[in-house]
Parts: sequence; structure tokens; C-alpha cells
Amino acid sequence: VASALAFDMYGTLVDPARWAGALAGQVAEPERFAGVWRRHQLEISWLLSLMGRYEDWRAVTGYAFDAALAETGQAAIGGREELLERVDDDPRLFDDTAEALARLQRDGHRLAVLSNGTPRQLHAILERTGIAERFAEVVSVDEVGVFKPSPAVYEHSARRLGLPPGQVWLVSGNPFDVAGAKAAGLHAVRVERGPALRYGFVEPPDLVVSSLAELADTFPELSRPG
Ligand code: LAC
Repeated sequence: VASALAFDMYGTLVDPARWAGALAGQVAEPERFAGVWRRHQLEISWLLSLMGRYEDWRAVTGYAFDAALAETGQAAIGGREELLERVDDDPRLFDDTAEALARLQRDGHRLAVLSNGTPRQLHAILERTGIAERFAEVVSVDEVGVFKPSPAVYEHSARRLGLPPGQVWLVSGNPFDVAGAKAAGLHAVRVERGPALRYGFVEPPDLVVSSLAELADTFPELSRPG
């Protein structure tokens, strides 16, 4: 089948809410902090992209950490660098992920990663979580120098996979990412990992699943040629 599934990383394969574990004892209300941090991470990636600037995801994550401290009224903490390292070094897969990827690969699907993360971060996550060999390609926005949901990112992924955009299926738990993929002419699967947002200004996803297990059940039928 001449198609490929391109998986988002943070919020789809690995769970950013698990950052709370590394934050415990370092900041007040670690669970709330993890959510505020994540929101600033995305906002800053959009700010930079609209400004026509680029700094990599690692840098964005640091700026977002400082913004989250300010928003939650906390002073700068000692050991900021170590904490950022620790979060990077301890990725946690969502429970449904490893098995679903194995099934999709066994069914003959070509799998890729398409993420805001740097190539170094992405390869480290894949190695540490033991899913590296599921993926034929690892595509980072770093290769383009702009963040999701710029159309340049999705178009680049299709070029990297050697496919027309309409034959790439982005799989993401992030509604803004699904919207970006549809706007750029890709197919998109939304994994319901959070509130079911709807954006009326773009086409809806081609498929909505409650888990990656459901994707592994559904996708072979959906992508059958003819
Ligand atoms: C990513 C962001 C969206 O992995 O979390 O690309």
C-alpha cells in the first residue's frame, strides 16, 4: 500500500503529563505546572513561527519552563538544566502505544514520526522506550526550521516519505496538529487523548479513535486500495 502513517510524538506516543513525576518536589502543584508548561511550549512555538524565527524544541521547552514559573508565581529554581535533562531522559509511552505500533507494523504499514522535537530528542525517546525499530523514518521540524502547524512541516514530511501529501496519514492527539495536517492536504487521524476540540475552519479528521489500539483495528480496512 503506497501510504504511510506519520505519528506525532508528544501527546500521541509519549505523555507530557508524566512530566509531573520529574517536577515533584521541585515546583509547587507539579500536575498543574506540567499543564501550564506544555501550553506555553506550544504558544512559544507558535510565537516564534509567526515572527519568522526559529529556535529548537529544547530551547522552546526551556523558555516555556520559565514562563510557567512566572505564570504560577514561582521564583526561578536551582537545577533548571538538570530538571530539563531529567524530563527528556524519562519519556513515558501511553499504555496503548507499544502494542498498537507492533500490530500496525506487522500488518505491513510504513510508520514514521513527525514531531516538533529535535532529531536528538526523538531518537533518544525511541531508543529509551524501545520502539525505534517500528519506524522507517523520523522526521523533525528542525529540518524545516518552523514549527507545526506550518504547512511547510507537513509538506516536508510527504517529501521525506516520497509520497504525495494525500497519501500520508498524520496520527495525533493534538487537535491543532490534526488541523494543520488537514489544511496541508494530508489525511489525519485524531486520537482522543484530551478534550474533543472542533475547529470549524478546517476539514475534520478522516478518522477519530479513542486509542491507538482502535487505530490498529481500523486502519488496515480504511487504507485498503480501491
Ligand atoms: C510534537 C508536538 C506537537 O510532538 O507535541 O510535534
